[in-house]
Amino acid sequence: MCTECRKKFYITTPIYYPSSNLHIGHAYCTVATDTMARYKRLQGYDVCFLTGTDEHGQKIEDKAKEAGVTPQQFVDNIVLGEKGVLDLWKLMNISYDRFIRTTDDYHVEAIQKIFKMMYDKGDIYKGEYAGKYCKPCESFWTESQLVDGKCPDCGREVQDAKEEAYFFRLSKYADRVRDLLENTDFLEPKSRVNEMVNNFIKPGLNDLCVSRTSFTWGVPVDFDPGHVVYVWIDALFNYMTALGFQNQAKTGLEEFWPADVHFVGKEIVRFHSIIWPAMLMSLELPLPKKVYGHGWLNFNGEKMSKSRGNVVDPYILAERFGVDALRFFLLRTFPFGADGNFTNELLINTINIDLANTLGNLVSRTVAMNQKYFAGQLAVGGENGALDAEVKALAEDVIANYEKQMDAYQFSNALSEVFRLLDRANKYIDETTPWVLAKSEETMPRLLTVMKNLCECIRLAAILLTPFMPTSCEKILDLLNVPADARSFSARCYCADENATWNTTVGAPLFPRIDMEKELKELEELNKPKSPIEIEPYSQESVDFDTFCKSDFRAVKVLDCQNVKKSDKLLQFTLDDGTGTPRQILSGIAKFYKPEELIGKTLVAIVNLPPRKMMGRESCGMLISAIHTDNGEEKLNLLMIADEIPAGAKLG
Ligand code: ME8
Repeated sequence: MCTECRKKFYITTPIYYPSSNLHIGHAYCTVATDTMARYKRLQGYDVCFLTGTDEHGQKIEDKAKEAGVTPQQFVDNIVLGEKGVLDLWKLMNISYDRFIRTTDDYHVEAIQKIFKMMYDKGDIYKGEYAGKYCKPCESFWTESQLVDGKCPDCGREVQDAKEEAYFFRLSKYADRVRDLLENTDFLEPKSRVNEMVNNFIKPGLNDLCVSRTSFTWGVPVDFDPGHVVYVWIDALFNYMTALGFQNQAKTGLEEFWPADVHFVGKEIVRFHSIIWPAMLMSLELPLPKKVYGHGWLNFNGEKMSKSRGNVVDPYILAERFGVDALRFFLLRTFPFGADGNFTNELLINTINIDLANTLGNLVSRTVAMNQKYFAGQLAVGGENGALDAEVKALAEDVIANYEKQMDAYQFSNALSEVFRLLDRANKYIDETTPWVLAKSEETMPRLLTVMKNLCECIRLAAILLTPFMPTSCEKILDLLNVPADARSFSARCYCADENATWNTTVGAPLFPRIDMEKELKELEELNKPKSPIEIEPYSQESVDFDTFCKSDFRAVKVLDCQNVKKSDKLLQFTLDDGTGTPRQILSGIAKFYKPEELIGKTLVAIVNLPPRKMMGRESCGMLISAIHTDNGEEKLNLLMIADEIPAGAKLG
């Protein structure tokens, strides 16, 4: 079907603040969104999956200052740098279609136009703001909204703040927003509706302060210099600017807006279900069809977050358990709308029980038996038995329920359905006892059908699990040599009849069992606070000044540097020491540097030591380096000085 005729599905994650290391809690929402996007693609939808980064605001400005870089350099590094946002999404196999950065020019220009449109409409007006400001959340609060005098979102201290500011007439839209929340399915799960109405709408919606003058890192209000647009206005409209709203750089607004669903964490439901629809109402734009507020991944009962120092590193987990196992765990274990407590035991248990025992074993037993009894080739023929119809009926029921649950964003329930099928298939092996059927020629046709039914159950389960574990499911379907057209979602009907044929291959175990005790110990070791940096003990012996002054320290430039043959320690340096005659120094630092990375560097050498022979070569002096021990590991840094210091310059 051509793309234009296909049904559209637009799904988004929140855009992430690039101010902190991303952790498994961030990956949670993105993995859920990715799984839904993949599911919809399998169903034949033309999907647009948007994610991105929310890069403006005082917090970023402050952090950049602390780091001694510009805000743009700061965000670039976190978004594009090593183990940055893009790296993490690559690691987690996130199949986003678009990635927006709120510092992108097209977005900035669009936000300026949007702000002006609401101003021209009279929904944004100028006033003065006096209130309480929570810096980490970038939120203003009234006294009555504070909880125990602290920010109601994050529980941190707030500060007094007063400034001339623009306001959005949120109060004007209170009734319409309340109606939207109470009388439609706009916000889910339903429990979040009560929270919003009781905590925010019933006490009375105040107009919202939507500009700041106390910092500059934001979208400037172009008709009033000094003001920058409130970061949440800038952020929320990303969902539309990424499709070309108020800009020429992007397209897709007509096809994809209104969004089918915004997945967001529960603490930002307020912004998405009250402020966002109110602004869209102001601009008379269609509202997104749904906001789904998921729960938090907690660690020891507290929200995992950088500031609380309890983050779990997705890189470590993915490396040890595999990305698919991690993706699966996140959605299998915690119901999407509720909070979940992350523990390593839970992760390992889920992998062992569901993936190694149930799924992995079913696949390996089935392909091994196919190999043993039929050399991997299941030909036309067979003989139906009493249990087959029951297995088939269950498979069909599972498929229907799975879709119902996926369409309601109930990932863990959808997975329970798939595991109902896998458990049934494992039980079917125990009931049909293929090893007994294999003993007699007469029961071989029955064995053929049993094996076909097992292959079919695995094929169906692998299709249904593909959105969750794309790489592993492809491997499973490869082991069964399932042709491309039988891997698609439209091929999800049960078909293990007489005419079916299979050709299966034995492969390495997909999900090896994890030794819980050993693994927990190793993880604990990895997470142990690092032992402090050790420095060499200070010398108790003093040196008299004149003796010290005899040491001749000079700046030297590395002309050449090579490994010394048969030595894994020594590097041989040819140095320009300013005399015109190259100086040779040998240094036992090969473990710490590659020769090529030192060529051209300006180093410090003591040059009046008597020459020494090392591995038969003469060394005329010593290079100065700094040595310490970090977490039991010896570290060495050659002293490097500014390149404008000429070769031979005396140091003293
Ligand atoms: O809120 N468990 O960005 P953010 C589950 N820029 N979800 C978690 C989590 C955890 N432990 N920690 C964070 C912002 N999240 C804004 C969004 S959208 C227009 C602007 C989720 O980086 C959190 O709930 O602080 C939120 O949905 C998302 O990560 C981004 O959080």
